[in-house]
Parts: sequence; C-alpha cells; structure tokens
Amino acid sequence: MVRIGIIGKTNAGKTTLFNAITMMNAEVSNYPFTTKDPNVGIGYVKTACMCKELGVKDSPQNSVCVDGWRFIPVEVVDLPGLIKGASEGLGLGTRFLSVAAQADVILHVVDASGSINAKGEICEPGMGSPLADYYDIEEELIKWYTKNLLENADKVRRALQNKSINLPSALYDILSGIKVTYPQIIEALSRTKLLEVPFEDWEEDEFRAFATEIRYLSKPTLIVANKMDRPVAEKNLNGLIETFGRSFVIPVSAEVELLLRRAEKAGAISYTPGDEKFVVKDASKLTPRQKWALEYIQSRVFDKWLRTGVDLAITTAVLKLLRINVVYPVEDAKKYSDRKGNVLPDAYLMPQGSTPKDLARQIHSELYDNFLYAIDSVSGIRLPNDYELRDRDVITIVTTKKRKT
Ligand SMILES: Nc1nc2c(ncn2[C@@H]2O[C@H](COP(=O)(O)OP(=O)(O)O)[C@@H](O)[C@H]2O)c(=O)[nH]1
Ligand SMILES: [Mg+2]
Repeated sequence: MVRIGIIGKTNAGKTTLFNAITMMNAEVSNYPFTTKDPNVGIGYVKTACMCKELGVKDSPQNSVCVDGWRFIPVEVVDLPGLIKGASEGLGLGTRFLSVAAQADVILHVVDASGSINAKGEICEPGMGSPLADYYDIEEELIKWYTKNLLENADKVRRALQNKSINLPSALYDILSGIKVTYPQIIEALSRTKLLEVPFEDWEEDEFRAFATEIRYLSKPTLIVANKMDRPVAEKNLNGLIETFGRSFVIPVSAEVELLLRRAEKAGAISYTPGDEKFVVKDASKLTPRQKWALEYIQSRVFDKWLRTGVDLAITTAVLKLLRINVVYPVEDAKKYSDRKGNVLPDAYLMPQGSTPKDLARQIHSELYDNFLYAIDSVSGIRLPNDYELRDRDVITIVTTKKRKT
C-alpha cells in the first residue's frame, strides 16, 4: 500500500492534518489493518469512480464510493519530533527519520501564516518564516541520509572488493531497505557525476551530494502551506510558490478540514472531502458559535481558496508526484464484477509503466503464476502483455485455470 509520511516543524499542523486525513465517515470496513501505533492511519485518495462513466451501480470492496467518487485507502504516518538536530538524535530524531525513510511520498507541512518561530514555538503571526522552516527540516533529512551512507561505507567497500559487484549494486544493497530503487541510484550517480570518482576517494562532500539526490529522487515531496485561513498566509504562500513552483505547493487549511469532517459526522452539514462547498442542514439548529465558525470557514477558506486543500494535497502527492493510475480489475468482463457479482469491487493504485501482469501480481500470486493475458473490459479487446495500464482501465485477467477460492 502507498505510504504517505507527514513531516514538518513542531506546531506547523502535522497532527491536525493527520487527524483530518484519517477521519472519514464511510470507511473501508474489512480492511486488514492492525497497527496499534497511534501515528499510523488510513487516508483516502479520491478519484472519479468508473461507475459513473459505465452507468453501473457498484459495490466496492477494497475502497469506498460516495456519490460517484471512489476513495482508495493509503497509509498515512504522522512524524512528530523533527526538530533541528534530529539527525544527531535530538527529540527522538533518528527514530522518526527512519520512519520517514519508509514513506513513498512526503507531505512537508509548513505554517504559511508564519505563527511559529525557528524553534517551532507559537509566535506573532507573520514573524515566522515557512521557507526557513522548510530548509531546517530538509537539512535534517539530508544529514540523516548522509550519516546513514557514511555508516555503511565499509559495507560498500567490502562488496566492491568482491569484484563481481559494481557500485550501483553495492549501493542498492544498503539503500533498498529505505525504498530507494536501482534506477534512482543510477540517476543520482549520474547527476552528481560520481560514477567517475572511485568510491574509495569519496569524502563527506561526495556522500552528501549523493545523499541529497537520493533524498529527492526517492521521496517526492509536496509542500503543504498550512493555516491558509489566516490573513497573513497569502504572502508566504506566494514566496513558497516562487521558490518551488505551483505544482509543488498546495494551500491548505488542515484545521478547517478537521472541523468540517467533524461537523459532517455530527450531522450538521453535508460535506465530502475535497468538495468546493459544504451545505448546512438546518441553520436554525446551529449555536451562535457554530454559526460564526461556519461563516469564518466560508469567507476565509472557500471564498478565497475554493477548498481546504487537504484532499488535493493527498491526490496530488499520490497520483501526480508518484505517477500512479487507478485500475479496476474485474473477473466478469461483461458485468464488470467479481464472481460474487460485486460490480467494480476493487480499485488498485498502479505506478505508471505497470503492465497487466504487474496488476495480477498485486491481486494474487496464483493469478500471477497462471497469467495468460488481459482484456480491456470496456472495449472487450485483448491487450498485449507489454501494455502499459492507463488511468481508469477496467481489466479482466485471463488465466490457465480457474481460481479455487
Ligand atoms: N488557523 C489554523 N490553525 C491551525 C491549522 N492547522 C493547525 N493549526 C493549529 O496549529 C497548532 C499546532 O497544530 P498541531 O497539529 O498540533 O501541530 P504539529 O506539532 O505539527 O503536530 C494547533 O494549535 C492547531 O490548532 C489551520 O489550518 N489553521
Ligand atoms: Mg504533532
């Protein structure tokens, strides 16, 4: 399952964002998820469900469909304790950094309203610098990666002495555990021109340069410019966009999303995460305080930024940064159902470049072992085995024998 790591300075709003993301009324019920770690939860990627396009009534199993929107579960981890000096072990730093390294994609939360100082303490709005906060945390991450590599340098040297292995493979052996792929290692070596430097001549600068590339290549990162409901946030948002580009900065109000999800759960409003509006069910039942809060949310967030941005951040991180497509496997190509008659039961998140056989592997090892070919269920056309799955494909896998269970 795709794993999103939330990082950022103390008081930037990580836990608020985590709580908002992981709170949903319609949850996948039979989800095999048993962690007791309070910092790990389930969030959802929202995409337009194929039930609309195909005009069918679906019965989702591994995901949820709300008003034609398919919500697909992803794992979310809140990483507290990231402060300056974390890579040296301050504030449980190294433990949390190693958890961050297990993420596929990172949401880096900054306080766009500038209400936290360099230490992450609450201060006068506008006094703090989200840009400086971003770099402080990034520095800890890069230091951690560098340290990790330096600590394993002997292992790499020993592997290289055994002549059958080359540098990329030796590096892969120590980095694969923190979700770094072989092509990413090749790319990092090429960007830093370090293939031309014998490994025994690498000094701290070389390790750091390589670690920096590895950090960005292996953990694509989206900046969550949080607390956008506050007036001073706009200026900082513009600064972040100028520095990192519009595609990598999402204006967010995590606290507002959390309030809306709670109000929806309590039955006071109708609101689906990601919506560009919310509807008050019965205005006469609101207390003056609730009325004030909803007016604040309307004017400070929806009128100005269209949405809270929480759902957009997840969707952008998973679908755009990780280049993932949503694919619906079905056993009955005509009814778009599984053998029990559940229509469009499952939605799988497949990285770009995946083939039907990759999909089979994700579903069941038996399906993979007995794989013959796949059919595009919508057109009925048999697909070549090197076909690259596209977003919203509905796929039927044909095997040499019928599955037993
Ligand atoms: N105005 C506003 N305050 C927020 C928002 N998100 C979080 N906060 C506040 O920022 C403070 C720190 O939030 P928290 O989630 O505990 O930060 P963490 O230390 O990064 O986990 C709390 O007082 C939150 O209520 C937001 O979107 N808008
Ligand atoms: Mg927290």
